Amino acid sequence: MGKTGTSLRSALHSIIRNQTKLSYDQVWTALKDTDQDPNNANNVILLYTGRSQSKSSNGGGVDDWNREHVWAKSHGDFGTTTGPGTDVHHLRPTDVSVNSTRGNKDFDYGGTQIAEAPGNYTDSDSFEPRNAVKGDVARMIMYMAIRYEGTDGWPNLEMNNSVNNGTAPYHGRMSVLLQWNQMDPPDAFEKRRNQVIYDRWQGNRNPFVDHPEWATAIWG
Ligand SMILES: [Ca+2]
Ligand SMILES: [Ca+2]
Ligand SMILES: [Ca+2]
Repeated sequence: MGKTGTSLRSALHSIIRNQTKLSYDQVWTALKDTDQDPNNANNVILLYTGRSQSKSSNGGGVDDWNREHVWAKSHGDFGTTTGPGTDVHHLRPTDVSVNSTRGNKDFDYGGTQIAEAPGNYTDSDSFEPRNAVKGDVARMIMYMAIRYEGTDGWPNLEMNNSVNNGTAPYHGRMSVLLQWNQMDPPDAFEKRRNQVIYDRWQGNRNPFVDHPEWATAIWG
């Protein structure tokens, strides 16, 4: 409390860095808990489509759900071994074919609406999630930037203002993500998710879900 800029960044990093680390297989079980439909305990809510779908319909079919890396795992090339690739603060259930449409694109406005996921748009170099999850996406990216500082064998992940980051450990577009954080504040679902990850899975929190205003205190 009372810090800004690099001193806030470094304080938050110290608090969140020693989480319990999951295997990629454990992520399936964790997501069934963290993303449970509040109105149907048999289902999860899929991030981009908003669809409520059976927890047991995970898999590889085009309308199954799978594990979306919101911070695209190719950005820093960290894969799915235990580490950033299994950190459920940025992993969400998504429709398999919509996940594939998102691919490893950076986030930005614009493009053509995705028929299966109304309100989500994509073009050749970026993906725009629906309004209800724009802030969720932004805060997941911000968490990754602060949790991973290059101090524990993983790349130093950072936001930037590009949309063609490829395999560099960067994710864009920062100016847009900062806007989305303000447009879509944390709701009950996102706050519960943060608490469940803290209580039952990783023992650490996404500080930007607790304090969205810390985004501007760090990145302006
Ligand atoms: Ca589909
Ligand atoms: Ca939201
Ligand atoms: Ca970082």
